[in-house]
Amino acid sequence: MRLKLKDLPEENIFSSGHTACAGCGAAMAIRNIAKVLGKEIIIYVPASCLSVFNGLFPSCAWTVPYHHTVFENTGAAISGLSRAMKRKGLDNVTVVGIAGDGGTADIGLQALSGAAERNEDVIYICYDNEAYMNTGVQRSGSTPHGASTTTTPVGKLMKGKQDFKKDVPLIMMAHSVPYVATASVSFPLDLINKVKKAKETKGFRYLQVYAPCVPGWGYEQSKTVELGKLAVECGMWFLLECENGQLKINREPKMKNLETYLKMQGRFRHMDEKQIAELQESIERKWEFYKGYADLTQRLYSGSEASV
Ligand SMILES: Cc1ncc(C[n+]2csc(CCOP(=O)(O)OP(=O)(O)O)c2C)c(N)n1
Ligand SMILES: [Mg+2]
Repeated sequence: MRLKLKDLPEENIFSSGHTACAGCGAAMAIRNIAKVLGKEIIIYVPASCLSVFNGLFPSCAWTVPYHHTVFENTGAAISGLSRAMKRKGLDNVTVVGIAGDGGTADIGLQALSGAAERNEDVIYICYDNEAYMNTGVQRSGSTPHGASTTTTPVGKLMKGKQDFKKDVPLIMMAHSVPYVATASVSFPLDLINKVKKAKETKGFRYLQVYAPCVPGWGYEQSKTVELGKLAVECGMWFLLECENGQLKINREPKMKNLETYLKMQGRFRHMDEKQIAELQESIERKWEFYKGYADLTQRLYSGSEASV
């Protein structure tokens, strides 16, 4: 049965008193995610904004067991935690890693890939704020084309990031795991139902959640949700779900208003017509790719229950 927002409990698992910035997309998404996951969980967080704003010892906003070690090892740490729980006979405990995009797309990719390939029984959530925010807005593999960061500045030699966003959800689909999905803080119903599905699935589950960052992206803090809606409308973010190899597109993008989306954010404000056209072309290609991939996998894997 699909969850509605009113089905979520009043009580917060990720409680008030955290120190995220006003308007932080990650904090808003994580609050809802935690309510769906419930209390029988262990949370692992590597170095990231979340590892700071969820509270530094001795205070902590998590009301469930919370574990933190280093930046690169989320996949390995949650694998160990999950196996330890099983060894202790605690099969009802869900182990959940929540990492940033830098910790996922770049330094943590190897550990993530290993855990996925072994089909570890864990949920891995990447909150994607599209740069290394905690250390002062450096570009990550997940930073989109054109975005200005402190390591891809706007100047004579460079006008923001020259490369294109790394497609980690697609990399995870290529691991043939039971569940891969993208979601957004701006589509809470879609988000909570994907978390529910992930919770009810066994094996490796991967979710990547769009999470705007007020200081890193340079926008008005009340616009977080609006920005997320525009991102899906213009094709800068796709809402997708891949179950046992079959890709489904949850919301058809209108593929318009890219410029409105870009102009709302300081990180893109320098972009000229040529750069915007390049970006537009890249997202249109991506959209065509996903449509084709969805059709193909629906045909190839319909009726298959085991992972592909
Ligand atoms: C091995 C290692 N290198 C670098 C760092 C410094 N560091 C801590 S958090 C962070 C940025 C994390 O970026 P991301 O994963 O995108 O999370 P965000 O801060 O954006 O929430 C960096 C570079 C570290 N802790 N360990
Ligand atoms: Mg980040």
